[in-house]
Amino acid sequence: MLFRRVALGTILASLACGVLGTPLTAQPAPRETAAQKDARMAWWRDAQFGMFIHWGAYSVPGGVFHGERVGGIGEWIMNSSKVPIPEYEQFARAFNPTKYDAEQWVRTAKDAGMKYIIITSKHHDGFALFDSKVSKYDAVDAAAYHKDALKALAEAAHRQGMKFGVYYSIMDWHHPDAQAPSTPNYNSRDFKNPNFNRYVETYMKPQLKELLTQYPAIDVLWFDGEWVADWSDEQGRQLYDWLRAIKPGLIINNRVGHSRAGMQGMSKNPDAPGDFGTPEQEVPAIGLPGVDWETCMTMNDTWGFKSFDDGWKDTRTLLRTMIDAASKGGNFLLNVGPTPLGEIPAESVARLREMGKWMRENGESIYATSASPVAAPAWGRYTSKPGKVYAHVFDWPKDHKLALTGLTAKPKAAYLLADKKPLAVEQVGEGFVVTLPNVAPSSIASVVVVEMQ
Ligand code: FHN
Repeated sequence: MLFRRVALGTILASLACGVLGTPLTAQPAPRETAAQKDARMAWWRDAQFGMFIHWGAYSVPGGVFHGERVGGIGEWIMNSSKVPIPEYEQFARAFNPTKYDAEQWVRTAKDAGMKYIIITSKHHDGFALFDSKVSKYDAVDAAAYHKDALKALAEAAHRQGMKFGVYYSIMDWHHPDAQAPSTPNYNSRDFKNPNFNRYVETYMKPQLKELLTQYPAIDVLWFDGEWVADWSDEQGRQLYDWLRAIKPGLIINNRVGHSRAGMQGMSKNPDAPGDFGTPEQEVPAIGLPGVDWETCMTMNDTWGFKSFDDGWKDTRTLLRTMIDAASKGGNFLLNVGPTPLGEIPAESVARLREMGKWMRENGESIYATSASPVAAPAWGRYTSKPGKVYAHVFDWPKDHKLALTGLTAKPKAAYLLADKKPLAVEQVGEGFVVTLPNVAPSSIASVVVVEMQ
């Protein structure tokens, strides 16, 4: 149990926090006007498409424990195999990504058309990818790597003009004050750790402050693991205000609170803290006007690297899911699970490259668009901008006649985004029909731009 020694700083901070359990309450963040919130969220809303990165000590076993393949998502191997902490710490010690090229990762995301990156600074296993002064359980002090893996990526993202954020797990299976008494059944929704507040005040908040003050490029905080019984919406609200007081322009997801309605991802409680909802592995059935949300999704069946997981989704599925999310006013955060050596799996790179090709030709129909003004047509999806509707045609009509289902206003003009050639639009009954060329520009989604009066 090498790394569980609590740093001296931590004891001092706990004394500073006065009676254990009474958190240092932050001054509530100044209530911002709707216009101020719009300004703060603008880049995020326009970005639409980001890269999620799950990487850490769990990447080392890659889903295999004692020679056995372990089911379930790779980053949960500590819980799935009930790995005793001293044994799991060996994975942290072995973390040494000699092939890690942060600039290359950012280029891969950029070439895919992604506008922001969110990486796991600390997942449920408690291992930090950054150099934390309140913990020895990180990539600098605990791992053979002995370098700050997060700093390299933050700086590369900054250099390449890519927005950057970090994932941080409130649940911590390694810290004695956060662990569930049911350890090694690490994941508990029922039990409470009597010292959880000390973990919050002397470990979690100091780490979050480190991230926001030592890594200037952090624009988003993506919380997770908020379902532990020790956490509440009230604590989430206080943490939200405390973080925004440190970094007013910060964007924070709704998992800072405690009332997320499962994988559907929205908060049950209307005044729950957080700036955007987080559906996971799914896209809401319909748009949610006025609500910011972001679907996160894996490319295969795991977030963290698994050496044998070949459940890869094809590029068509990934692109159409992104378009579906955009058509309902949501962002799409697509995950990669790098190897322990620090390489993004080839299957992920190939799909990202193909997505990038489509985004270079059709990005206008995604970035800075809003939800479709009408229900999804049978043949595809709509996204919109002032004066324009983008028809994303998944199924090219055999008769080359595209009925602009739901659009009642007479279009001014229509053309394919791929070649800008004008297309004939005629009124048929109440609706309008565009005559398409014989061949679809894309087998995944061909975009027809409809200019409205
Ligand atoms: O338990 C985590 C899981 O490991 C992964 O990080 C996903 C990503 O959104 N979130 C949790 C499951 O809801």
